[in-house]
Amino acid sequence: MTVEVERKFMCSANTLKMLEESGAVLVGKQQFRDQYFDTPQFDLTLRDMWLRKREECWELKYPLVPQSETAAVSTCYKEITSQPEIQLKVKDVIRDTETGVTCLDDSWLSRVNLVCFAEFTTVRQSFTLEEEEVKIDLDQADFGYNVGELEMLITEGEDVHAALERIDRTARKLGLTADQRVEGKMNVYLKRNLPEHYAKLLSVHILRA
Ligand code: V4E
Repeated sequence: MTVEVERKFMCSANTLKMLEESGAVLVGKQQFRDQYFDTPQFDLTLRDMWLRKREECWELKYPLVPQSETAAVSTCYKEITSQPEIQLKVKDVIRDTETGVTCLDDSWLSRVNLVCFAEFTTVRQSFTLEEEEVKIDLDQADFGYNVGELEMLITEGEDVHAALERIDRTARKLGLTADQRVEGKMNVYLKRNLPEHYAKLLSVHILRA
């Protein structure tokens, strides 16, 4: 299983110049559409579980340790992409009478009452920095929000602290301030489009303002 260790940073008009001056090299540009799913009662996201379909690929993210227990600027989430594994994990929370589902198709979605609650498109520019294994992404979401991310993917059981240290080192190289905590795309999307659910997620400390 993969663990995503990530730190977001503010993206401004100077960010591209700052990356260039730090020696970061553009390695790719892509565009993708994300759809996030939950029950109408938000059973998943109220447990900090984020079920996403990006183009045709499914992914479920959930925290390695409850994020409400950490005050860190970085986050650690497990990521599962295998559809049968996602279905099993979702079953921990949402009752499903059928077993052995191998495909997260429309009939599964409607049986477990999952509906799309957020949908947006992102243009992502990815960079690397020499000698660092940290991926740097600059995201422009179509609802008018830009954010940067420093990200390392490790295998479950590998040293999370070493990954956090690498991310901090990269942040220092880029001149990012140590205590800067920045909202993700979903925070901003929910605040604008589903303010009641956003307020609920803040109140249970799943999201931070
Ligand atoms: C994990 C999570 C959410 C799902 C979206 O995750 P994120 O990594 O922000 O999206 P994206 O598009 O960068 O995915 P990638 O391409 O890296 O797979 S929505 C909210 N969370 C939790 C969360 C949190 N509690 N705090 C912060 C700063 N970010 C995310």
